[in-house]
Amino acid sequence: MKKKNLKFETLSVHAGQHPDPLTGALNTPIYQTSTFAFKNVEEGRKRFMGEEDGYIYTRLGNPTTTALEEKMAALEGGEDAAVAASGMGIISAVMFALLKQGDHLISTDSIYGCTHAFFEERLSVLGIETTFVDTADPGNIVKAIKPNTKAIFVETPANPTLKLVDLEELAKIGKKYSITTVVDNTFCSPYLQRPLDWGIDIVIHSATKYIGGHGDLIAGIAVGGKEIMEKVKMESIKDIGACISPFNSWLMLRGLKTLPIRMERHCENAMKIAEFLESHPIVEKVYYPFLKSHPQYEIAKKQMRLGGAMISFEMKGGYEAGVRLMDSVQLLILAVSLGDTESLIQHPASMTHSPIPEEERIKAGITNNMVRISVGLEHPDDIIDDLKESFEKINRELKLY
Ligand code: LCS
Repeated sequence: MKKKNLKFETLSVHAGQHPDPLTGALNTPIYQTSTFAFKNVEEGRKRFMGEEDGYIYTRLGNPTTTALEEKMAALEGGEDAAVAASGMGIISAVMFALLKQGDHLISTDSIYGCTHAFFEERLSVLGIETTFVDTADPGNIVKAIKPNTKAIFVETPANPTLKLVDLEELAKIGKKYSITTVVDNTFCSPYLQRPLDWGIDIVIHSATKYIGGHGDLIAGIAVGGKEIMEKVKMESIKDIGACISPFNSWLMLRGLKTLPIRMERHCENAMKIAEFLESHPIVEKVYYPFLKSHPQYEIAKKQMRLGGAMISFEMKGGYEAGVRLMDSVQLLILAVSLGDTESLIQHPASMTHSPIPEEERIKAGITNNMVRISVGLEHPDDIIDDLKESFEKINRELKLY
C-alpha cells in the first residue's frame, strides 16, 4: 500500500492486497500448498539461514497468510502480525515467546475458560506461575507484581462479565515496571478498539469471532512489534505447530473487507437488545459497556468506538429461569462461540467458563445465573420478539414479575 494515512474502512479493503504479479488476480490467491520448490540447494540453504526472503514450508509461512498478517497489522496499527490455527494456538505461541520457567504472569480473573486453563494447568507445569486478579482496578495489577513478573494478560471487555480494563492505565503500568502488556481484543475487533494506540505491546484475537465473522473457521492472530512477532512465528508456531491453513487465511482476508460495516450493525443491534433487556421486568441486571448503568461506562466511551455485540445478563428466578430461557428461544441459537452472523445464546458457568473452578469463577463475577448473548446480524426486532415471547412463557410458568 503506497498511500499513507488511509482510514480504517479503506485499509480493511486494501491493506495486504497486491494484485497477483503473474495473472493480475485482484484478490490474493489461496496458495494451498504444503511446500515451496527451491531453484537450487544454495537458494534452499539461504532461506533456511534467513539470508534470503522467500517461502520454505507452510508451517513457517505462506503467501496467503502473509497477506492476512499485513492486513491485520495495518488494522491494529502494529508493525507485524502472526496467525495461528486457533485463538488458543496464538495465546500459547505468544506466551511461549514471552515466558520461561520461573517467570510470573498476571491475568484478568474473568477470562475465557480455556485461556484460564492454559495459564493455570499448562503453564504451571512448565514452572510459570499465574496470579489472577480483577484487572478492572489497576491497583490490583500493581499489587500482584513480583520481581519475576514478565507479562500482564487482560481481556477487555472480559468474557463473559464485560468488565473493562483502562488501556491507558495498563500501558503505563507495563512501561513503569518493564512488563510486557498483552490485550485479548476478541470482543471488540480492531474496528472498535485499538490497544496498541494506547501503548499496549501485543494484541491478541480469537479470529474465529469477528475477524472471520461468519462462524466458519477457527483461527488466532497476534499483532505487535516486529521482533516479538518474528519470535512468535519462527520459534513458537514453527515448533508448536499451530499453523493456519492457507484456505482459512483467505477466508479471513475476505471477512475483514466487511469488518467495519458488520461491526456497525452488530453494535447497533446489540445496543437495542441491551436497552430492551434493561427495561424488561424479568431481567435483574444487564452487563453491556455502552449502557450508562455499566460501572465503567466512562472507560468504555474513552477507548471503544461502539459498545460491541456481547451482552451478559441475569434474570429473576436465577439459574432455573436462565435454563428455561435458553431452552425456549427459537431464533437465538444455543451455542458457544461469538461474533457470528447468527445470534447465539449460552450459559458461561456450565459451558465456556466451566474449566474455571466454581469458587474462583463466582469470585470473578461469572455467576451461575449469568446468560450470555452474542448478537448477530438479524433484524433486532426479531431477536427482541424471540426473547420477549420466551420471557412471557417463563413468567407464565414461574410468576417472576
Ligand atoms: N479469547 C477469547 C476472548 C475467547 O472468547 C476465545 C474463545 C479464545 C480466546 C480462544 O479462541 P479459539 O481458540 O476458540 O479460537 N471463546 C469462545 C467462547 O466464548 N465461546 O466459544 C469459544
